[in-house]
Amino acid sequence: MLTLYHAPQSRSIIAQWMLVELGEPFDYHLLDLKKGDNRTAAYLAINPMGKVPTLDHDGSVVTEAAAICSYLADAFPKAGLAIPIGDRRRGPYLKWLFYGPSCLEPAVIDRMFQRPDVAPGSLGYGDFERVMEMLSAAVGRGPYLMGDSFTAADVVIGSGLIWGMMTKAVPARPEILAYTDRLQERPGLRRVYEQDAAFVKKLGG
Ligand SMILES: N[C@@H](CCC(=O)N[C@@H](CS)C(=O)NCC(=O)O)C(=O)O
Repeated sequence: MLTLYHAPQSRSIIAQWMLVELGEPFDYHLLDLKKGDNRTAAYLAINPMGKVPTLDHDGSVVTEAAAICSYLADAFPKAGLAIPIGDRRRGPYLKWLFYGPSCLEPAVIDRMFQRPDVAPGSLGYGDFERVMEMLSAAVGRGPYLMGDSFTAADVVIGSGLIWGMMTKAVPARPEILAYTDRLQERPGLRRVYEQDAAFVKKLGG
């Protein structure tokens, strides 16, 4: 039994997209962040950060969007969304899963809030331009980060790039644009957008 504690138009879309691509049945537990559903004692008991997403898999709770993607890919190997242990591509695959929350997201957030690029040697992501260079080169090889295989790493990095482009923080470099367009053509992501639009309506816009 898989339950996603979810709020539309949030980072929870990363876990939602992963679940849809996985193809396993799952339930939503919808949270209205504006009403503080994420600050109730019951929710804080499973996610003390009071953040979405949270995944409950048969009583095992996983938080942090990239960890949820990694967990699901390994827990349901038949979906082919993980590079398995023992495969020499496992290293680069894990690198991308971690690169999302440790480099791409902080770089985009700093750019969005116009924080100056200071002390690149101390910032985990170095500097914004280098992150973009690295990602352009990686996604430019395409079609996906791991070549022909779409994996959880694409859910994590792709979500970060799509969101970064929406905010205009991420420049529309041709390689990044081609990659995010490719991802947005996937039926799974289209379904996620439709579902989220319905959730926004349900929660009253
Ligand atoms: N590091 C977390 C971040 C999750 C996060 O920041 N979620 C935001 C929505 S985008 C949230 O729950 N905000 C509600 C709040 O902090 O009150 C992850 O990657 O899952």
